Amino acid sequence: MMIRLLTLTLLFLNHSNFADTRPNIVILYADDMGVADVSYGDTEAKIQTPHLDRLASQGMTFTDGHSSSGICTPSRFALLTGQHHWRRFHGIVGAFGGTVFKPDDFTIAKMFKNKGYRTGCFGKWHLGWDFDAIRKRGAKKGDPRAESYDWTKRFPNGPLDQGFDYYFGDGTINFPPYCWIEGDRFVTIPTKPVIKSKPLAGAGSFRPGPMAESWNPYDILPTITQKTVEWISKQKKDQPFFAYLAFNSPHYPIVPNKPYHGKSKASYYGDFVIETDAMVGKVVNALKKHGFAENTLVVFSADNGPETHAFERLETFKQWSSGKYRGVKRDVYEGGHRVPFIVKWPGKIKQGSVSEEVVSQVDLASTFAKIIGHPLRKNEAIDSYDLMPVLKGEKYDKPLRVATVQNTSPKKFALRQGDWVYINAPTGAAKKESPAYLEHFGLKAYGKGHEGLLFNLKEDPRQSDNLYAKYPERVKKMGELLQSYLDGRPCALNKK
Ligand SMILES: [Ca+2]
Repeated sequence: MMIRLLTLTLLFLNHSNFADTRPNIVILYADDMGVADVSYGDTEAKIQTPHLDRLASQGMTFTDGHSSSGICTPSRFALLTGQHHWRRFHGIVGAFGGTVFKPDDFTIAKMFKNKGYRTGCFGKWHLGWDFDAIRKRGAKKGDPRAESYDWTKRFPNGPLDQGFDYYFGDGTINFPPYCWIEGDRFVTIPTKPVIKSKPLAGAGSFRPGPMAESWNPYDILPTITQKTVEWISKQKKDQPFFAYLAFNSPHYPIVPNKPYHGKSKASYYGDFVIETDAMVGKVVNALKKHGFAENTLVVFSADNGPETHAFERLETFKQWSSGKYRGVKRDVYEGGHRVPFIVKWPGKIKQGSVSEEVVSQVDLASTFAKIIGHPLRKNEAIDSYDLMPVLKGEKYDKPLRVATVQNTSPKKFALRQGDWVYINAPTGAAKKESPAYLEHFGLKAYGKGHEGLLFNLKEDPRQSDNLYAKYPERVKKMGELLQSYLDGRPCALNKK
């Protein structure tokens, strides 16, 4: 009897006999893409993105969705940890830079893995690696010469150490080494120094460092997509998976492949967005082909707003990547961090729904934890709100988030609360705003003489009218709330 019971129990525990109903999760993450670069069915849009439009029509579009930062590394860290980057750091990982993670950091990949998911990471990592482990004796730290490293060695402290079973990618497109990495090994060996790359379709350059013999930046986007598609094809119904595909596009260098040239009405940048959209289509089709579409939650977003070449595109092509908003990459103005944000989950999220709720990519951690039944500990994903009530169209206390903090450089923060955004600096711009752009939208550059900025986004989405002097009480209150977060108070306190 005991033996039979034991056998039955073992049979029950053996996952392979049962389809796992937990959803697969796929995050598709663009690099430097404006909130208005998705066409959402607008046939007049200069950049047509039919695959993203379809994703949006099958799921929920957030019109007020944000990355944690206006630049790459910090936003990625926040997305993966459910914790704002500014609690830890502000800048990006440089060429030959180490990991931004501490060994015990919570990441969503670790969470998925602990819950029995297969976890795959593809494309741009940009969260650091342990270059010291492969650096030869006597070579200086950060040495950009190929011969200073042993490329046959294990390359530790990358995606595999943050909860991913598998990685395939190029690290960071414009940073060395320029080669393919699979897991924690180099699959193409960077033997030569980067000199001048082939002329690129759009602008963009590469930082000095080792490059593989046959390296071609045009290959990166199609290759990382193909590897994701292959990995999905190998997944099984009895074990759910989490795939994180971080595109190198439409970040510099702008390298759309020939079939996409001229497909947009907004330069090679627009063409690169269209190629990115086509890659989204390939992944979505792979999910469908292998029978995963119905049980997969897909997120599309970007790590920050458009690069400063958006100013030129506005003048030449009358296409403004930040849409109704002011600002570009690096800014705490809206355009720096308000990004495309689409979530599709068949049967759970109403098709074609639109939410104006302010949400952040840090919220994905808490949301996923809820979906897969991981009780978050007090120190895990401390800035993350569970988006499930919003996604499922249930009632919830509005606004969902008490407030949302935006930041790129160390001392400049924006605090969003309801319709209001407070900026604790004389300007929300990180670089000089183009005079033609200011004129185009009738904006004036803020800066010296302004103690801080306050805007009502509902009345003034373009952030053109500084109300700081008019509402001192509001400024004071918002400033105090911001300070409490900066002093260590979790943004998601009591909201788990
Ligand atoms: Ca970026």
